[in-house]
Amino acid sequence: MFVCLALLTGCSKVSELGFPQGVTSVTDQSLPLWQGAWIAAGVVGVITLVLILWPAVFHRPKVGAPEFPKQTQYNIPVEITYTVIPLIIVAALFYFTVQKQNVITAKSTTPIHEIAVTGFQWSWQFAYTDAGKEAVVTGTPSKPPVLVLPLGQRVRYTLRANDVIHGFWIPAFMIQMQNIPGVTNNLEFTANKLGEYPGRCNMHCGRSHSQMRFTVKVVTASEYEDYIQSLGGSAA
Ligand SMILES: [Cu+2]
Repeated sequence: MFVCLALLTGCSKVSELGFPQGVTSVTDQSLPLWQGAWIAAGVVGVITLVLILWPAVFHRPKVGAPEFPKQTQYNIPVEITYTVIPLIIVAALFYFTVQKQNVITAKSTTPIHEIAVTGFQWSWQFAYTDAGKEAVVTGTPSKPPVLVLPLGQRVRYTLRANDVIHGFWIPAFMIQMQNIPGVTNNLEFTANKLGEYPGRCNMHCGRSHSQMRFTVKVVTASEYEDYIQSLGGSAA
């Protein structure tokens, strides 16, 4: 029984291909896309490997054969085939990506919380805008800020930048969106697993770009309320 469980856990880890399941509403969409892309890459890789090895093994020059085998050039059917096949692969990847992207970037009419995320050289400011003016956390390069999120509750993020373009990126959540000066970007998702996750800026934004780190901390709804109150705001 234990061996079976261990094997199953191992298998689910392998099938996740580096990203655990059920972390956010974004990973629910992105993970199947990630897995599908790896399966497609595996199939293409195996076919390519066979096409490389087949002539190397079965079409070696025979003893006494001329130095060069017959050279084939301008074979129109072959050229059309190897142009059309990659186009089909790219079109399929594009189709599934757009499909998932539309779901991920869809906005609900009633997000539960709103957090304004401002990127600046070189840290982040998180303003819990639905909790009052006081509830603002500003980081510094030497003291990266913490973004506290309520478990299982949908949050709308408003992304802005004060100076140059930054990238709000939480690798474990499989999500990133840019903070662009003069542009307001919106993003919504629900964090579904308690824990701490590293966040980073993924746009090279200047000398101390590498210092633009933050931590995402997913807590229970009551812990979230306590946190907002500790900042001087009131949880919605
Ligand atoms: Cu940055």
